[in-house]
Amino acid sequence: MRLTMEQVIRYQTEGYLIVPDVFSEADLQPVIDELSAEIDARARKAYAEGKITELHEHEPFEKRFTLLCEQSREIGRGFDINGYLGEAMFRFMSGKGLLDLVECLLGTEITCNPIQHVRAKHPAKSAGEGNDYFQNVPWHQDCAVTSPDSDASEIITFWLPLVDATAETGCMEVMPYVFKQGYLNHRSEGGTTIVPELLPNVKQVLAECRKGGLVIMNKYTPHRGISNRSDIIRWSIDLRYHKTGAPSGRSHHPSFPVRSALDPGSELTDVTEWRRMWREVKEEKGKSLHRV
Ligand SMILES: O=C(O)CCC(=O)C(=O)O
Ligand SMILES: [Fe+2]
Repeated sequence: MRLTMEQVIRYQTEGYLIVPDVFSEADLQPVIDELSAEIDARARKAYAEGKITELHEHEPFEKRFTLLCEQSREIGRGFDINGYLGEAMFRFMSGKGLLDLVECLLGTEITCNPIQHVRAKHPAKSAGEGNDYFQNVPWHQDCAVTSPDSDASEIITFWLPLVDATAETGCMEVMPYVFKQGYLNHRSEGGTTIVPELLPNVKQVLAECRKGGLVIMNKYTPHRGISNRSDIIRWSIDLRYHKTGAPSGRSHHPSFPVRSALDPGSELTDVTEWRRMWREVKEEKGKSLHRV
């Protein structure tokens, strides 16, 4: 699938675009199966250690993780793409379906940016105390979580839900057109967020997106995640891509080329190498990755 000229222009004008029906069930299932296996492994470990009493092994992907995290928040700790480094996720990030769309906006020389997450937004009623940053992400621009040396880099966010993301399950909300104002100052309060006095007074739009769809965002587009009022987990994946050679905004984390017409041999296809790069990353203790 390619973006139509109309879609490209809409993205360039409004700073975001929702594209329905990009991925089939078969495209997403390997990722879901891998996440389910990771959850199962964490559950069994916690069970063996006596930290939980119920495995909930017959509960579906949309519910099980919440029931486990309710018993032990530790089960959710470090649950992210670079936490479990799964092969299905790695293949998905360099999958043809996704990259064909990325190419429409960035051209043929594409690098996968290391700012990438899988998010389990638990039902608000279950999440209880200690809602973390992933739960209700406050108004921000993605640019705020990159280092300033990447200001000139076009880093585009590709966000996709693994369940229907609606007003009820807690989709994102975006501010159209505002990206043209560039970087708005952020502060660190309940997560990295735009200084409230600077929040543009514009009509906010719900970015509802069914499973299989994709939300594309400019790095200056203000957006937030709204509360999950449903009884299922709002699972999503957010990935970012930039032109190969441009600063990633996270120079200490592994970026890797996923598509190149000029030098196809440079594309990283070896999952072992990807894992090695992440494991080698030594975070400087206490060093913030965000601008504030
Ligand atoms: O998933 C959400 O609720 C927010 C995600 C987000 O801010 C992002 O993907 O950049
Ligand atoms: Fe974001």
